[in-house]
Amino acid sequence: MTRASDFGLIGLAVMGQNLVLNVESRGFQVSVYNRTPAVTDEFVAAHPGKRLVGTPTLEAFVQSLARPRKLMIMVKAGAAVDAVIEQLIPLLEPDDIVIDGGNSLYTDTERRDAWLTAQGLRFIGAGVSGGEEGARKGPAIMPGGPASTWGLMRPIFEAIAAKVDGEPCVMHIGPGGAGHYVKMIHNGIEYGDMQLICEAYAIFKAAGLSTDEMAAVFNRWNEGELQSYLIQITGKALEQRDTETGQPIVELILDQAGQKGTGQWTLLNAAENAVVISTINAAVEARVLSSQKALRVRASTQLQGPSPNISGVDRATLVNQVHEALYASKVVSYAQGLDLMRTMGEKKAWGLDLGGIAAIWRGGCIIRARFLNRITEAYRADPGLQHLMLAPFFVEVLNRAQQPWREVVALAVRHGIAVPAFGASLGYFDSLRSARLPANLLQAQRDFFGAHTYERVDKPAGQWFHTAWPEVIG
Ligand code: NBP
Repeated sequence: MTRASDFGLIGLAVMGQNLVLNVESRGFQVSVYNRTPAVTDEFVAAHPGKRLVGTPTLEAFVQSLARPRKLMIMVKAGAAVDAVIEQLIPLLEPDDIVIDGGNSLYTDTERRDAWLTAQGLRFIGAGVSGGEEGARKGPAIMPGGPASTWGLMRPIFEAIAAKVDGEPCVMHIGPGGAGHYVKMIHNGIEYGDMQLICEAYAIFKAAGLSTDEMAAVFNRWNEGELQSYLIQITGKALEQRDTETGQPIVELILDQAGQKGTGQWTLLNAAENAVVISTINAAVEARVLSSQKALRVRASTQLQGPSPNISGVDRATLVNQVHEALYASKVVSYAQGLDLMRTMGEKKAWGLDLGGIAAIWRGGCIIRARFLNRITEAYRADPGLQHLMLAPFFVEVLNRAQQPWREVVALAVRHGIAVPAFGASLGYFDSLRSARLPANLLQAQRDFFGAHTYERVDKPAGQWFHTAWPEVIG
């Protein structure tokens, strides 16, 4: 009879298998269960000599765990999580800890938290980022739930998380759905980063750079202030040749992007909270438009524009300008995501530590990047920081970059190269730095058709006026 396991995991697909191997490699004994038992058998058989306990039923799985039980559900987000919880509840005992490690919608997590708490059980909704490799070698983990439960889970979470400068990329994010919420914003930011890189690629392509030349640029950028996992894999992806044709594989891949929903959830949440996340918005919409390939092909034969050919430009200058445009747009994108997190954190009284969150994103996860250190520093220097773009370091970056950033957007617009995320970021930058926007005219229009009234610049705030506008006929 083997001893009781320290940890259990349900759902042996790609994330679950790799997380189990990670937990086991830190010295823990892990019980595993999968709905389709053959998957469990194959997984355990494929890893002889490891402290793994394969269990054929949920009952056997639960019985194999040391109390209070610590078990993670890593199944497809949505109804499958509820189905597993329903089966688990009659088998568990008070104070057992159920962790949902999938990409669940934070409102589902809040509902499950209330549901399990009412049963005398403990629940943690933990965002796990880093894909397959992160799960195996060390992901960034964003757990939400009661602080007392976090205390019990901390040793395992800290052991399996990625480490940066010796610090584990995990922290208690906040109560209830806070962990999954922060993971959702992480994914929204990831969408923004990816689209911005794709727009840089589109400009380089229009300038006639080969994929190898582009790869060299991204590889070089990865040595500097843009150093990040996504820049790194972009360089590698551009270098990759198709084994069949010998051509760059990127040029053979269909230009139709997929998405699983976390980006759209971020947009909905931003709209609900009246927070502008225009860069992330542009990135999500770019994926949507990319997926409408047939419509685009048809439109390309009917809607006119200049040829996206900028091969006459000075390449070295262009590369430097695109670097600045990418960096500045990225700062805007993160600033928008952090603004949304700050707003929701205050509304829900989650007590989010934005600097700490940026710090745990430095390792393991898809958006890991050198510049996250600067975000952490900005919030450490000023915990009440209202907006990242007003932190002294980022003010300097944006002011340095704004002119080349404009050159890039103008060049793209003049030549019909679609740069929705660069453009949205620059538009946000210019709006934010405008002490006076044309919203005065907007207020006039509102008062004109709906008597909505307006305040005046020459009268105290809070005094509302209405004009007797002329009648418009027809
Ligand atoms: P999937 O999201 O593809 O889910 C497959 C797993 O869910 C299998 O183990 C399957 O069991 C199980 N499952 C399903 Br489907 N319905 C079930 C049900 N009603 N009852 C019990 N089990 C059920 O796996 P994944 O890609 O490893 O992702 C797991 C979670 O992690 C998801 O929430 C995902 O969004 C998140 N995530 C994924 C990544 C990534 O890179 N893949 C990164 C970060 C987070 P079966 O074998 O019996 O069909």
